[in-house]
Amino acid sequence: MRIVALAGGIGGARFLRGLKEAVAPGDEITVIGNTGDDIHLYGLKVCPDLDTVMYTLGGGINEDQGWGRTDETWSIKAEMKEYGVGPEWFGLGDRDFATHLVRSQMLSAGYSLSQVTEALCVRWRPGVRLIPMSDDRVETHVRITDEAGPRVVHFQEYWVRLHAAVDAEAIIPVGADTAKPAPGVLEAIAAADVILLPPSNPVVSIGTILAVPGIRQAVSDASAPVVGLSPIIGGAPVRGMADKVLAAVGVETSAEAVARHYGSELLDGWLVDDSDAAAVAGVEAAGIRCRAVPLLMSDVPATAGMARAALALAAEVR
Ligand code: GDP
Ligand code: FO1
Ligand code: CA
Repeated sequence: MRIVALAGGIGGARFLRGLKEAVAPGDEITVIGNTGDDIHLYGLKVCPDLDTVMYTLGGGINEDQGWGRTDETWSIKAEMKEYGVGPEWFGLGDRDFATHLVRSQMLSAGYSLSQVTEALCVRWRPGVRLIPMSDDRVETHVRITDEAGPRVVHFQEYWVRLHAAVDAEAIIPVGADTAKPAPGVLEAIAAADVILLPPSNPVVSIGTILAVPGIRQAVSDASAPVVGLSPIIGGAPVRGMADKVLAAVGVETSAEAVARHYGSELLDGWLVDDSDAAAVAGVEAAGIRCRAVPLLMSDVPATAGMARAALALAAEVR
């Protein structure tokens, strides 16, 4: 079976770890990763969501944080601080820096981001084929209004420095409108037997991937069933600040509203948490098959159970 998943960072990566446990030997998983969170710092290209997937599946992630490397040290950050060079609010550790150095060196030599990602995965062996959504630069920006007045900040500044404490007025995936899907993305979607939307952020992770021209259409047109898992449980994100970015696109923070936001043109099936069983009827009324199952990724076996439920729902709607 060929499984394609669109993935953000922590939510996507943790789901994929369960999915790997749930599939049969010989099944192939292709992951289309969000690159809208990417940031250029010190002349280096940092790809948080790709790295989170790569480190999580490859055993190098800092489990408590959910991002960055295990057993990290911070000498470079301390040295930068001595030079007075920021941003101080963004934590790049020494081990993580090596990834950004290799990536940036290869990009300067003329390799594409998808080629570089493949090369980095030779070390990490994530057990999936990881492809960035696009080789072209896409950068999510967020419009806010604070003491400084109306302005636009990089998504990382909104998320990490401002902790999404001010309202997001608009989410702008800069460059998405002219970006091309990376080689293999549309082909993988067209050839898939199942397409999964993990419980990733519907706006700044999956929404950004779908904003690359051609990808949303390819997913809608695919012969494979498309099944998603709600990142919202009991009217709140399980982790992070998805409510802030959902509000920016006019979507209520609920499992049903997120399903309706994706819509029946895209989704064939949707899983909500057991505690949101009351939402099932509303999702089905929108033309999307819906089931309530436990959706907390408390450990890998529980997450594998979620993946099995998603694959079972896909088989049902096929
Ligand atoms: P990010 O790029 O690191 O923000 O990660 P993703 O976009 O892939 O996933 C973020 C989403 O994962 C958040 O909106 C969370 O609500 C969701 N999430 C995190 N842990 C869980 C969980 O255990 N269960 C469910 N259903 N969603 C989760
Ligand atoms: N998240 C933080 O909350 N603080 C950080 O300093 C931080 C640094 C960082 C460095 C590399 C990387 O790959 C991820 C990093 N993250 C950090 C996570 C990241 O900002 C976000 O969680 C995602 O981009 C949201 O999807
Ligand atoms: Ca992300």
